[in-house]
Amino acid sequence: MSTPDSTPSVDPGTLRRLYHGLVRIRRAEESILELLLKNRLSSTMCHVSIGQEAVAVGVCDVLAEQDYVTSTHRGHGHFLARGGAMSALMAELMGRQAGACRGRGSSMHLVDASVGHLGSNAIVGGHVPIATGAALWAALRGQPRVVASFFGDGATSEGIFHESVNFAAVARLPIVFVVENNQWAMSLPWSRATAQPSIAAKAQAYGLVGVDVDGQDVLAVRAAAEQAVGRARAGAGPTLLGVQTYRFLGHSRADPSSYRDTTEEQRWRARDPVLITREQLAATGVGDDWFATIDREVHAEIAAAIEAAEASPPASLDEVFSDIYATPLGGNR
Ligand SMILES: Cc1ncc(C[n+]2csc(CCOP(=O)(O)OP(=O)(O)O)c2C)c(N)n1
Ligand SMILES: [Mg+2]
Repeated sequence: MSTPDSTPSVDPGTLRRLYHGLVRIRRAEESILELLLKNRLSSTMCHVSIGQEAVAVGVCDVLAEQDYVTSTHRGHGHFLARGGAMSALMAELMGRQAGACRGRGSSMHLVDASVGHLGSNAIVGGHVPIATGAALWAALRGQPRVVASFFGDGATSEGIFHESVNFAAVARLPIVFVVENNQWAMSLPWSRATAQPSIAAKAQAYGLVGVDVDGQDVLAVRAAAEQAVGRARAGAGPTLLGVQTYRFLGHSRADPSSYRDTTEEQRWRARDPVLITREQLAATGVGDDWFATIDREVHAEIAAAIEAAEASPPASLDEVFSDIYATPLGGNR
């Protein structure tokens, strides 16, 4: 078990890339919330990861092209960080055929196998065994693929989490279990969900490497993920990565988080991953002009994605059963 205690340094290009990734997710989700309020999404089910962006960005930055990720109901950030297109995300949420799942999946069902994104899942913990199976498949075929499975603190209370982690440890699978610990599972605080708050300590019981890391510092997340992915790729087995973060908003749009203490919220908001990374960049001499350029580029990318989504036809009833059964039903039955 280990807990990194100092922020690692990276080259300036990497830090700029990470900042860009964080801003892309933050602004995309702010736009998604606006679209939701204007009733322009196909579903009202929508969970944003505002405050948690450094987890997706830090982990995905160290994955290789052939690697896989699985994701959760709070998965827009994982989708973008893994290389899913902004246009495919927006069109999916707006229920259009240009969407990642041709408009049939919406916010909680984002998939793009072409970029190694095996899918997000509305069942808490539901994709953890899917990720474990993908890692087993890669290992059996001797392929140098690593799987990163993102899931929340709530998923660690599900039986399938224990089965998956235990099996991965026994079989020394090339997988990184990323516990995106945003301190709350709906209204249940982490302190009432477990008597052992350290994910790294839990890992000891399964006999795999465990690391607790500051999820608001993208460099710390990236460094921990780099080591974990390196171990997995070298055949040294899985890692349980406990990433401490916080959702700045409610569980979903309908949740005002009245169960949370505002001083707790303020304490975490003071550790905004976007601002922390901006300060790290400013300390290296990056000026306001560069930040303004990034803002403009991201704004233009999102605006173009929404416009393209609107130009795309709505999801088709004819496709309700396609991509579901190995042997197609042959029509809309
Ligand atoms: C198996 C299952 N149980 C309950 C739910 C209802 N549910 C949706 S999200 C959620 C909380 C999940 O918390 P966590 O795993 O910490 O993820 P977070 O929402 O905090 O990102 C619950 C209980 C569900 N979708 N699936
Ligand atoms: Mg949670």
